[in-house]
Amino acid sequence: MKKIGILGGSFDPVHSGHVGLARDALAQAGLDRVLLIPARLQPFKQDRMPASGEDRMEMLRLALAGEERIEPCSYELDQEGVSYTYLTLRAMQERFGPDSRICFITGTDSILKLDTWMHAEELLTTYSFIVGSRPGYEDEELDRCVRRLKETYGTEILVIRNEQFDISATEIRERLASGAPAGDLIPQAVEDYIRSRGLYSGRTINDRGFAYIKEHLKESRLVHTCRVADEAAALARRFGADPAKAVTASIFHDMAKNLTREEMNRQVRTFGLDPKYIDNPNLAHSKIARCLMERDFGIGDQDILNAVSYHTTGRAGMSLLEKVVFLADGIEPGRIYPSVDVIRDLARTDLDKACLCMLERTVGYLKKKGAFIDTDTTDALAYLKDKRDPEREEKEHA
Ligand code: DGI
Ligand code: FE
Ligand code: FE
Repeated sequence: MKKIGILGGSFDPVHSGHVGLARDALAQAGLDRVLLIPARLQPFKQDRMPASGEDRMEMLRLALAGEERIEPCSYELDQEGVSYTYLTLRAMQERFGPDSRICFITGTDSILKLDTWMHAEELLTTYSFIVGSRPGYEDEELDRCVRRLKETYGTEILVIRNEQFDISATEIRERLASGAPAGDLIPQAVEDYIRSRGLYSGRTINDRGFAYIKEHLKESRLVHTCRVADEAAALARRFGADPAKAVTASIFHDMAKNLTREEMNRQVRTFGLDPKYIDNPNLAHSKIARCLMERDFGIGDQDILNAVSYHTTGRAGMSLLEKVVFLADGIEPGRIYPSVDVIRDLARTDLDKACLCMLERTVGYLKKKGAFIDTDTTDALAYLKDKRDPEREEKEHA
């Protein structure tokens, strides 16, 4: 019977820990081959753009060039959509045939959580497991887990000693971004490839957002955006929100503002947004911005995304960050309208009151114009009004 080791991961980038674990598994578990299978990553779940599948495969090829019986496999990248381990292992069993034993190689953290994976029971009853564990790390917990899985499912689990598996890819990316050499954390050929391709070059999400709006916005809109960012950072510090998130949300908030009406309508359809945003650029630009941030910038932080998505209307239950961006947009120093100074005054001490005042003004203005008022706008107004009453009572009774 052939024994095939499967090591999955994002490999973004592959590092010495992965290679070391593959080698250790090959030797200590008597495997015939080990396949490293990079996952298709979901950029919207990350706060940065992952390297492309091709780049991650190429890095694996370079890292494994000198290895015998250890090779990359693009199976998951070749599938449509995101893969699940149980489907990948089924496919590998199929590929290598019933005479092969599929051994899933994993770290301590993953095996401890394996119960929660899709089709965990199938995984645990069908395949063998090889756990690379760093001595001293969660030893007892791992022991207990292995015994329990063996008793419950009859799973064959081999624990092997491996020092390096938990090298942090984040740390590697940060080192590379700062220009520092990665040392022996990644193979030299991989490091050379990363540099030649400009991967992990450390352009922050703000830099990338800024480059985008510089290209896509009129100058006056760009200036407005920068003022919103400054104002939002100040409000965030004042009211205890995260200034860095406030700045990121501000940079992106009007990124779709200068699209033509036709382009906006097309984007509303492309992203499957509510048809009420058709022919309503004032409302559509915020919703489109959120979608672009997720799809094209890999921004997954829901608070940042919501701050952008609701910067025009607000909404019931809006978060601290959402209020900060909403208010900053309305009171940045370039804004001129009758009640703006009243709102700026309120913004010095009372975030909710300032937001409420701004909403009241907007609704009044929209009503006068006879414009369509989004339910999010009226809900936000009602929410902030309601919220004020008990607060006032509390203060009066104090
Ligand atoms: O993008 P900005 O110009 O910086 O400002 P914004 O996104 O806050 O607002 C854009 C416009 O949208 C502004 O004139 C007010 C308007 N607006 C706010 N709430 C609603 C709305 N327009 C409609 N039709 N319905 C709303 O509920
Ligand atoms: Fe806007
Ligand atoms: Fe704006």
